[in-house]
Amino acid sequence: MNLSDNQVNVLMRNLIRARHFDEMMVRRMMQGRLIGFYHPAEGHLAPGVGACSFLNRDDNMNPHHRGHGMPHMLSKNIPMHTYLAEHTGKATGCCEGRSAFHFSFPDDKVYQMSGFIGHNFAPSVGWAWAAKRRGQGQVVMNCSGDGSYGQGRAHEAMLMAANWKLPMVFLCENNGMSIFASASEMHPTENVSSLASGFDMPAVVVDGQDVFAVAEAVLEAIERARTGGGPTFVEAKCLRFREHDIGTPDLEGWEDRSDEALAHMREREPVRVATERVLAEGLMTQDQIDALNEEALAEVADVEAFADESPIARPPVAELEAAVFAGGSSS
Ligand SMILES: Cc1ncc(C[n+]2csc(CCOP(=O)(O)OP(=O)(O)O)c2C)c(N)n1
Ligand SMILES: [Mg+2]
Repeated sequence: MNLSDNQVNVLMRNLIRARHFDEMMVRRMMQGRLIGFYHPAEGHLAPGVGACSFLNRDDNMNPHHRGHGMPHMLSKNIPMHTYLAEHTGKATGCCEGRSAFHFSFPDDKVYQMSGFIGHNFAPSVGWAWAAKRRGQGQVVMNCSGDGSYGQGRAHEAMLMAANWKLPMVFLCENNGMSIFASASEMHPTENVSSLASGFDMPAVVVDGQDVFAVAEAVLEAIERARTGGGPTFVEAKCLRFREHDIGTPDLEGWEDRSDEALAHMREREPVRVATERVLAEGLMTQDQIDALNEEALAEVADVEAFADESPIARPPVAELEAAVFAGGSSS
């Protein structure tokens, strides 16, 4: 593979961390120890890790909602202590326990996690425009699912980014599903990235179960963006092993997804795929991988202890009201 030993190590480490964090989030959700909901990322970890492990701190990033952006954020070295504390409504959370899933890490250039599919496109274009004007080589990593490309704003963003040669990467995490709808029901072409050709934007389709394949494609796209070559569309074909969010039935259309199909998918679990590759190519040893697992489990335990021991956020109502920019009602 076209990656240095250090890059392979970083990717393997972040992938293993992401798997243990995802397992922890699922466990806590089932125990009623998370605020809100959780969109599990089991099986669907490699795109976020591959895309975000080599970003600089001052590169903007919009995380995808799967895994609540956790694979992306831990790869961008965002503090997971305050991430989990936020998800548990604690005063030590990144937004002082007021946001749950709608967090923000401004010092790390992650400004939002919205509940609106496609929310990411307009701010990403704005940040990329600002980055181009600043001229300091920043890039914007815009991560979202196949479903988000049904939004009109996705097409406007691609047009502006391509036309103005903005330093941006469109990472499409295509798991072939949008809740219960299959991608074939939503898109007329097999590859969502074929949209990019309409804007004369370079596009590549990669195996989204293989973190190294994602990283190779993304590194090339980042290099193009940093050196004035404009945006790239990277489509990572990936798999979602579990239901859309914990507690929702796991349907495709009106039917349960079949046990056979899920068992078949599990053969391509991303840590398994990566482990097989590094061992076969002599890039790491099993002992090194075991050590990464131990390190990740210890990190998860430490992060959980921090969240559990932190005080519950109890902001006064006046303070909450002062933090609301706009409000509305649909009734
Ligand atoms: C504007 C908008 N429409 C619909 C929804 C409901 N919704 C939440 S997640 C989702 C599917 C998103 O699919 P995709 O972007 O492919 O991501 P995935 O969940 O498959 O990882 C939908 C339709 C929403 N949150 N926002
Ligand atoms: Mg999807």
